[in-house]
Amino acid sequence: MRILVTGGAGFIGSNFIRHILSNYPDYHVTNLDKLTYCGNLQNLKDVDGRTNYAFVRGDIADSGVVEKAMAEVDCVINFAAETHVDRSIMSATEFITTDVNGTYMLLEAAKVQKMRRFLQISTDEVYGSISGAAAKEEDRFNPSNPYSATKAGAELIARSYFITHDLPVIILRPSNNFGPYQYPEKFIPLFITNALMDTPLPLYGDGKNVRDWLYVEDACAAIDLVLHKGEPGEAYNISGENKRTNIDVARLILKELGKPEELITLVKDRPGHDRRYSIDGSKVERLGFDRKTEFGSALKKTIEWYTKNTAWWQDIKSGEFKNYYKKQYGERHG
Ligand code: NAD
Ligand code: TDX
Repeated sequence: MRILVTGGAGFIGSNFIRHILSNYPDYHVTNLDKLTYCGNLQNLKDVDGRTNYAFVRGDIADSGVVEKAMAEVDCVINFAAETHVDRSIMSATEFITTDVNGTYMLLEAAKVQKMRRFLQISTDEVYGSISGAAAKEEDRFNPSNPYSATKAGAELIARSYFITHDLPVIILRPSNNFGPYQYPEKFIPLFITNALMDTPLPLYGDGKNVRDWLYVEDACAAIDLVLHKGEPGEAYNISGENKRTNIDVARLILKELGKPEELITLVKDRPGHDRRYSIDGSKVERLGFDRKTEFGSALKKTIEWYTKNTAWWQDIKSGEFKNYYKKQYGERHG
């Protein structure tokens, strides 16, 4: 199988490429990535040079680049996106360009090819905040921030290409991922790296918002399963079955690192902050998905990874991230 992975230099994409190359040595993976602020080829240095892996630097919103990259593949997995909610609140421009228009460009190029599968990686955020029962795949969308709204738009366009053009589109909606190579602007790696630096952990609001944490290796196994066994036209939630309040996760991180709870600092809340995500993951389980990791041990492995790979995140934290952090958190404190 020849697979085009977009956004493969990011967090989940790089873990997924490693997963595919180690489980399917006869597959070929082309990684199309623009290398934005969070795309990092260091995430894939162990697979670079393999004959069944190729990297192309390019933008999914550029039709010429996309048509060329797609010419010889039979499956597409679209991970490429602007992904950070806080950045989408500062400015949504790039989210509309990449998440919506970029997805459209990929679909247009795929339409004229004989594709076996087009996987659109969406998110549990499309359902918005869920106070009661877990959201099922057929439930209505209710996105609350510019990021989740663009992800909802992208998947609706993707679905329309299945209905109208017979493109074998499958939608995946994973819950919050965590694990190695996650950019330290996101909650878990931000809190681990700040704790390692003995700097405050900025907890939004009352810290009681709930997220459903999914270890990235389990997410990759689920995506692999859907790639091979998923039904075109269908959507699949991927849940970690692991709902926690943010303050509980912050305390676990500090406990594991032997750091004081006083590092937790309540700061001004995120505007439009979704209170709770909750998805019903039984559909992908019926397809055969079986989580391998328990939250405590996966969090421990993740903390160990960040503790060992200080150069990776220190490099990031001393670059573009520095200005972002000042802008984002400067006014939140006090
Ligand atoms: P990430 O931010 O770590 O990586 C995104 C990657 O996309 C980067 O390598 C970046 O360079 C690339 N990219 C951005 N714009 C591009 C463009 N125009 N053209 C080509 N490449 C571009 O993201 P992630 O956390 O790995 O998320 C991957 C996908 O999974 C996204 O679609 C995201 O919406 C979805 N998702 C993520 C989570 C999560 O918890 N991380 C949960 C659910 C869904
Ligand atoms: O500094 C922080 N303090 C804080 O309290 C940050 C960055 C986050 N938080 C809270 C906000 C959320 O309740 O932690 C929770 C998780 O925040 P993020 O890591 O920003 O993730 P979230 O907003 O839940 O979105 C994530 O999950 C769904 C990903 O970033 C998305 O790409 C994915 O689609």
